[in-house]
Amino acid sequence: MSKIRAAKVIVTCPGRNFVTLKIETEDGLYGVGDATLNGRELAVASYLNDHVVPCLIGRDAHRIEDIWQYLYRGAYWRRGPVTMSAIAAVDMALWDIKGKVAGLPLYQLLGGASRDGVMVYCHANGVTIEETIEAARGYMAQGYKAVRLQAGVPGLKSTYGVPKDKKPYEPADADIPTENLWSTEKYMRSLPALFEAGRDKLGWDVHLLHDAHHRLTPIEAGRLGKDLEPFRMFWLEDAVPAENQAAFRLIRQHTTTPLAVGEIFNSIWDCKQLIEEQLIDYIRATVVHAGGITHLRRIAALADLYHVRTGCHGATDLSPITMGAALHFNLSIPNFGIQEHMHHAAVTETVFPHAYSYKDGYMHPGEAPGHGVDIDEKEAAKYPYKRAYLPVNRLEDGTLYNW
Ligand code: KDG
Ligand code: MG
Repeated sequence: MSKIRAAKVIVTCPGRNFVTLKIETEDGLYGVGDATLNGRELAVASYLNDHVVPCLIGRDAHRIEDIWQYLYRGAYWRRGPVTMSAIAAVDMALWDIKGKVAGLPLYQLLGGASRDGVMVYCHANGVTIEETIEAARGYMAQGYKAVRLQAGVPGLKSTYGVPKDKKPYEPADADIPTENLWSTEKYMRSLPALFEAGRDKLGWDVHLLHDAHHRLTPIEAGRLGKDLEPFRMFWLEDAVPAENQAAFRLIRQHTTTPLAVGEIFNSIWDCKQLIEEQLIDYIRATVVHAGGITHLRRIAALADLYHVRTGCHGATDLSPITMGAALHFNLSIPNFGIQEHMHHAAVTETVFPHAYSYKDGYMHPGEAPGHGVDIDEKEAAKYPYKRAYLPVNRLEDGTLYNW
């Protein structure tokens, strides 16, 4: 028994907003969990402060599964990104505490290492194809075995994944959502040339990925997948919005390009049909938005039965705490595929010291007890919350579309 004495929510903006839950026990230990939901941060902070923290005090921090069920079933209102991110933060913090009590890195509690390192992919971005290929070359020189290629679309002023003014890419860039223009036709015409150049200039030994960011219809996705087949991609991500899981059947009928989806999923119910019907190859749900390590392990176990591997979301809006927790999860499960690695700003790293590291295309969570990521509260206090939204897309006739 290790009673929860206190829990507090820390909101900080070192380069971008993050929400962190810190749980303390009566025996003087603490654990931290990430609760960041990009553009809706304060909703999760309130859910935790107003509705979760009061129910945690006095509970046994070791009863991780019971607390998970208590917060999920006990709320009566199940699922949703706000609820599941809040539950995830509690779950991560409790696993962190358990690891510290055991004196073991979290992956050891999850069954031990199934591999020596976690293969990661990074983001090669550019306004032009040439810039993107140049960026990919730079990452390959650092040892990356897998690179995501995103380039500007001729005729569109800005698009997802492409930085402005050569600054590091951060989409939550305004205090009221920026409005972008979107044209599926222009995008579909431009993409094969990017991957042709990719194979031509980067060779065949590197894994190439791409994120369509939910902007196609199933039949468009089928055609794009077919057009990209000659380039043997590692995956085509988020080809269509996935609320309608059955819609993926249509994409599968038309292409053998591997499909990845799930960064916005928050429960096993969002991907049950996609997995059971083998409509996808990679499930991208991750620790913070999909209910923590406890729930993500359930998703991975289901996926394992159907040859679906994991590819956890790892953009900069997921804090280093999620990265640390995800690396322990990735190292331990049998059906790991790949992990996204988008570099955090240096100032973010000063607020979240961590034990994980990168070497030669692989990351490792390190051997610190727990998940190995901490928050420096003094540093965090220097960076107050700043409202920031993701952009929206409109079609050329002004219709609001998917971003
Ligand atoms: O908050 C939204 C971002 O996390 C998302 O746009 C990043 O699609 C993304 C990715 O694959 O990293
Ligand atoms: Mg994505």
